[in-house]
Amino acid sequence: LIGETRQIHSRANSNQSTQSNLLSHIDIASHRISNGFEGERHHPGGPESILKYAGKDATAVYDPIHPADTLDKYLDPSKHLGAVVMSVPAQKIEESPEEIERRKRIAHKPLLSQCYNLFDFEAVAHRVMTKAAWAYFSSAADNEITAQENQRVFQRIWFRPQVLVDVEHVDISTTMLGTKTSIPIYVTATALNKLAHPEGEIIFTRASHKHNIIQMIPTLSSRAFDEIIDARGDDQIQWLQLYVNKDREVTKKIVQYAEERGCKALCITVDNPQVGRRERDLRSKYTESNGEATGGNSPNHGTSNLLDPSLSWADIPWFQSITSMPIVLKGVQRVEDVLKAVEHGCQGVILSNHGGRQLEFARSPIEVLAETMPVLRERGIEDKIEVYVDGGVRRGTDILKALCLGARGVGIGRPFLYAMGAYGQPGVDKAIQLLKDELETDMRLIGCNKLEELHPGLLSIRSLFDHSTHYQDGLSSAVYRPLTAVPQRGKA
Ligand code: PPY
Repeated sequence: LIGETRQIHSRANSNQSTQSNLLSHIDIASHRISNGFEGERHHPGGPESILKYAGKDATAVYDPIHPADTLDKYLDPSKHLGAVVMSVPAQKIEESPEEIERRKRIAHKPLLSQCYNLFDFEAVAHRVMTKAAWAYFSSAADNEITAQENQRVFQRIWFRPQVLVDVEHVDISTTMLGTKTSIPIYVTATALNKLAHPEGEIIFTRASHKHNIIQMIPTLSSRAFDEIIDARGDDQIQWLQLYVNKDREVTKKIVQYAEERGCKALCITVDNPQVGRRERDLRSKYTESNGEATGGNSPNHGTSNLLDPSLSWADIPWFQSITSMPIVLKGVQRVEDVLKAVEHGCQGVILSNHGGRQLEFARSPIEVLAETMPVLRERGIEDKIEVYVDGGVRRGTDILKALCLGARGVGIGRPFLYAMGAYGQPGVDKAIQLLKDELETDMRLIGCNKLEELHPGLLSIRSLFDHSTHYQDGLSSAVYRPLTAVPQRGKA
């Protein structure tokens, strides 16, 4: 069946689960790097997630989540058994009624010029993305309370602006880990960007370059790492987000190769010893045949090398021994761990709950930030480490609040994915521009010219730690879709 590698999966039609495909890619990759391809035995989705495509065209599920070089790079030539016959008629995914409806929605989507804020992109993305892509990107753990809290927390912080300050010339540029950025935001790592747009991660590379902001490259990119690096513009800064592979030789190769290719920071994800339960995503993949078998987003837990639940503080010196990139821990959720990061000589932490996709009822990064910075200041170590936040940022005022609390910068993930899914690169470009415009306006209105002038005294955070508020957020709840009912048997 397998011959010319591009043809292996070259014609497909299926609604296969995104994550098990994703995991297959990564795990196959890691095993090939370390000790050769070992077949479906190590497929994190179990052998069935490969075998269910035996003899079928898997293009439509394979392409959006795999870098183009995956098979050439990772599938042992001994497994290339022959050429695929391309004349076999296949049902094209475009022909499904769902796809026809989606194409109509795309044809009638609003113009980019009609988008005035990041929520607009989300509303359009929901209408034009495939069901699988929307489910994967938008879903979060359990009841999605933490995911909502990430946005909601900003409503519990109010401003105390100062007036009669000359704010004619506002400058929102700064440095992050020592390199310049035009605005203290970065494109954070999100997996499988090709699900949002065929060009995937490269769109973020180009848009980041255009705006002089940093891109964090995901371990689980859907474009080849080299493609993302090669798309980098002059003087552009890229950081690497790392999932620590159980096979540390694999991890070492990934890290050292990234450094060799010019990545300027190593952001180690520390909040994912196991994938959280993202039920909206699971539901979207439900079929009669897989219903019984589907236990969570982390199929084949234990045999996959992708995530290492044994990762611990004891590993940090090892990372420091294999790279001279600054080390940033991504997914820190309490001040005690920020202090440990300082003790371990890390250059940065990203306060994050993984967009609400991991531990449900993890607090918002903004709340953790407000808990953290006074402790760092009290101990006089606030300059020893850069503190970042990600999750829930949608507005210039959100960024401003984080900066006032002491964040060095903020990461933005889903909103840029939505902008990309809705309008491609021009969408991402406009989303970044909107945030720049908003932040500049907000700086003027709060009475500050430079980011160094921001401080907690410009905020009222009296109710920040109070989780019992019941604000109705019309704008974000308008784009939030309630879960659908459990499908009836036979109607899935
Ligand atoms: C996420 O979906 O939040 C990720 O970080 C990607 C991922 C997906 C499945 C396993 C590990 C990481």
